[in-house]
Amino acid sequence: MLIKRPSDIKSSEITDEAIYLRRREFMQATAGLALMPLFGAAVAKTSALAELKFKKNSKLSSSETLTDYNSITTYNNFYEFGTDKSSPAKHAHRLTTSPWSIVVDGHAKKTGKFDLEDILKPHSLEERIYRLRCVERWSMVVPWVGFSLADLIKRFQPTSKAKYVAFETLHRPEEMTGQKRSVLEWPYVEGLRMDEAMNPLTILAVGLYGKTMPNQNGAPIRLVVPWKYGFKSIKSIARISFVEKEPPTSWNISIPSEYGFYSNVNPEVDHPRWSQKKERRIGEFLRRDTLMFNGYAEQVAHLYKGMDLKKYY
Ligand SMILES: Nc1nc2c(c(=O)[nH]1)N[C@H]1C(S)=C(S)[C@@H](COP(=O)(O)O)O[C@H]1N2
Ligand SMILES: [Mo]
Repeated sequence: MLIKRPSDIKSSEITDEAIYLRRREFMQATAGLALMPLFGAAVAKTSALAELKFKKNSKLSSSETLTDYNSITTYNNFYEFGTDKSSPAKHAHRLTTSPWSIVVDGHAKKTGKFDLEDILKPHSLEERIYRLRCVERWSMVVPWVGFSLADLIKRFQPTSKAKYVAFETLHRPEEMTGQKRSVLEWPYVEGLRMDEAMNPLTILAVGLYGKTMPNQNGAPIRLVVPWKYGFKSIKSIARISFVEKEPPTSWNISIPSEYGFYSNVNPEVDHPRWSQKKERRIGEFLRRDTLMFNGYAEQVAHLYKGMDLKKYY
């Protein structure tokens, strides 16, 4: 008998919670039997997630097979909840994501502290299927639900001094228990050059697979920059600042020789400790070639014209 492995079940089959749950049961039932996907049958502790209203943006979406929901929500990097991939799914439920506010400051006409609801109100949500390529050489295909960062930036009317946008994650060690250890400097910080932030591909995501963002994936709101290594896509954003100078970024502060400000996916520029030429798509066995700018060269290569990408890694 041919047993359908979880990783063979197409994402298009996952149409609603009922099917997802049945599939989860199937995964648990076959856990010892079938060749499990790399990340096993771990099931995330997620509270009831709300259905989101959104339109599909097929023009900006990848047509590749989606990574299954279970892998996306149980194999995470979110050091605020621990350094191994399974920790965020176990501990991120502690984070209070409502109420949530974001401080917007720096070189802009409109600044202040805003409730997340007020931040979200004017934006209609879109589903965008993007590849995410982690610097550690695994990749996923995720159906994000979010909106264009450019649309948000315009509302705050940055001045001509705003050359970069800096982002900061919440700092709340009582809930983000990983922040009690100094594995990174807290809060996690990231940044983009203004033209990168304004690129139509860059989004703020509030959900995935049609529902509110699971905490371990960066609830209630996180950045997604699909042509850059995963660590640029900062989670659980509590501050957005319009700044004149290149802002500090967590991984660059931590290990500057390995992680630069730009961190564009680039198979030609090796990480000092490993090649970036190949990647493993979660759920697949054979490795794939990593694509320049994670496959988004057509949309973003112009941003780096004339720049030495070995120097600006
Ligand atoms: N605040 C914060 N944001 C973060 C991280 C983190 O540790 N803290 N990890 C990054 C890394 S290394 C990756 S690969 C992606 C993973 O996103 P995902 O768990 O939704 O797949 O989140 C990024 N955003
Ligand atoms: Mo990553």
